Amino acid sequence: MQSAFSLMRWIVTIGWAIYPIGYFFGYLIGKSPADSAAALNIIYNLADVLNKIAFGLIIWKVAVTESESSKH
Ligand SMILES: *C/C=C(C)/C=C/C=C(C)/C=C/C1=C(C)CCCC1(C)C
Repeated sequence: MQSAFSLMRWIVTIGWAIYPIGYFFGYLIGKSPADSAAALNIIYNLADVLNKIAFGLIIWKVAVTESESSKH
């Protein structure tokens, strides 16, 4: 359990760090404001997918671990 929670903390920390980093890079990558907005959209969508899948997986893992340990 402890490791699942520390893993979750890491996923949240790294997953969320993508947003400000992506924000910064979006402006570096884009040659025009429209380009930056497009780059930011892609980065945010990727970060969203990563965060949601990683979070869903870890919750699923905790649920499975919990139900397994309470079986016997
Ligand atoms: C599933 C969606 C999640 C976890 C969204 C998290 C969003 C953020 C942590 C957004 C952070 C931002 C900054 C830290 C600065 C630049 C603007 C934002 C809103 C992208």
